[in-house]
Amino acid sequence: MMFSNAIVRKPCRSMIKGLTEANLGVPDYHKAIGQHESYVCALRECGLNVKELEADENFPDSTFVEDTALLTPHCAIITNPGAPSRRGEIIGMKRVIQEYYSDIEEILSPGTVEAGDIMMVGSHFYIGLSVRTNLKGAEQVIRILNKYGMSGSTIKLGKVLHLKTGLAYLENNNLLVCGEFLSNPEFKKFNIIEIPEEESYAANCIWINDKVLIPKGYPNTKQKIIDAGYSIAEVDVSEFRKLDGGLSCLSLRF
Ligand code: CIR
Repeated sequence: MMFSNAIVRKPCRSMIKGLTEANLGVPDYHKAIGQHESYVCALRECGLNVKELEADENFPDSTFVEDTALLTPHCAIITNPGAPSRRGEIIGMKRVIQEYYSDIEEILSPGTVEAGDIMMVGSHFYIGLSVRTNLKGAEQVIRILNKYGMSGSTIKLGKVLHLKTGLAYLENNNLLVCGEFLSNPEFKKFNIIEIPEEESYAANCIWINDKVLIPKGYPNTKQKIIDAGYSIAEVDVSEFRKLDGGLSCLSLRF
């Protein structure tokens, strides 16, 4: 499959109040703006039409748009973020998604879902059960996927924030795997590319039309992805890392 579009949202000044457990200090807003611009350039170089939404100061974590929707080839699903401070992000996002999709579904309370917990592998979607995504939410996602001829299954998370904090599917059966997911039998059928613990942040990469975007500063992971036959682009996202956000979190790709 190929992606044609991406949606991103510029970081806001209030990002310094974003949710985090990273303990890496407060992000530098100006640096984050520069890094976000480079990220958008990288998406464009992969051939995507990128829609850049204006910053929204009301929601410190609103640059992490990935969590607000699951965009599939057959329908869009607006999530219901488990983090109370992020719930309101979906209102603006729904309006934007209506420009692209006619079939739009919604996750309803008490179900909660953040799409950083959802990994697409062809027409199957792995859904992480996390602090942010609960079973009721995951069941709603699976029901909707089934309605459109797709499928889903759940994976219990232990330590990581989102499923894709520790996993990235690079198509061609190749899966980047780190930490708690290495021993998970669900992923045995993939060609596992193991990410060492000291580079765990780099397990969150994104495949876009045969190119892989990787975070800057993780030489071991970079070499493994090159060895697997991909061309890569490195993007520095240090300021987003301080908010527990990775490359995938910064865009919706469809
Ligand atoms: C949060 O805790 O919600 C944000 N600071 C980071 C969200 C990262 N998103 C993702 O992994 N998909």
